[in-house]
Amino acid sequence: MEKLIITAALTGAEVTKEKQPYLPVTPDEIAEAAYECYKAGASIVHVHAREKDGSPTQSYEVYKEIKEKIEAKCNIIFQPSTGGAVWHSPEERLQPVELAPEMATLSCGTCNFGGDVFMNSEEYIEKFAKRMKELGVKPEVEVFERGMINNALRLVKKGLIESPLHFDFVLGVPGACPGTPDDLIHMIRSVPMDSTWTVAGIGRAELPLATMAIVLGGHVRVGFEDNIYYSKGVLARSNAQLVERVVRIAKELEREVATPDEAREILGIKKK
Ligand code: KMH
Ligand code: ZN
Repeated sequence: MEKLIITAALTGAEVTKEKQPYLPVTPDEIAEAAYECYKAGASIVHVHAREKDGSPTQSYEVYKEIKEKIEAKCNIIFQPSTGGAVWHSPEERLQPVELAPEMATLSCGTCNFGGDVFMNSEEYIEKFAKRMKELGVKPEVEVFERGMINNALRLVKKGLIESPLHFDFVLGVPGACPGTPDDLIHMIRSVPMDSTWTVAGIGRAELPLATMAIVLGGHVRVGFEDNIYYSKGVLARSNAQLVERVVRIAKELEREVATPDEAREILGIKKK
């Protein structure tokens, strides 16, 4: 089985310091959290930027600062969000792609998102994919509902993204696909055989789905964007604490953990 790629989703757009006091929000805090996760065994860091007041931003400058600060500490793969927050415009959301990072997320459909709607029209999915292709950015296809897999496959047919695809099944978002074992199995069976996939279980779905992914040959995403707790009612002390647990489980299950360079090789990313 190929080595396990662990992604640390550090901040997200929705979590606040009030809910999770250890949430990294400034560029320095985000870079330090990325470094701690790298030392713990993460090979990708999924980043959402924040303004000084803590509100989510897709600002090119803030992402640039974060990227440079992370790169000064370690060679973890920098993966900015193009999802942003539900109220960001598509133009705002696309800004971090202009940094030509090694990877970026590409959400492939619209879904309910808590009490909101996460809008991804075909027109804008294609615009995002086209720009990523022009800049040599590997898309991580974000799948919140089963139909989004087919939207991604249509992009392949149109030549806007290239196989083998890398999917992130985001399961357990209120309003979108639940995070049960059956849901994960259905997603895995729905992607082309040559795909790679990771799973981001939301809230209490994080740990069981991560464990399934380790066993089934997938990859794992954990972090405060998806889950702020270590156990029921107990807040995690850091993103790295969540990464460390995945590393321990993988070790028990005899699945080796990938370094960032090994993750690049698995995902077909040329180091920039
Ligand atoms: N914050 C969500 C609305 C991504 O990062 O690409 C979208 C999101 C997906 O988090
Ligand atoms: Zn995100």
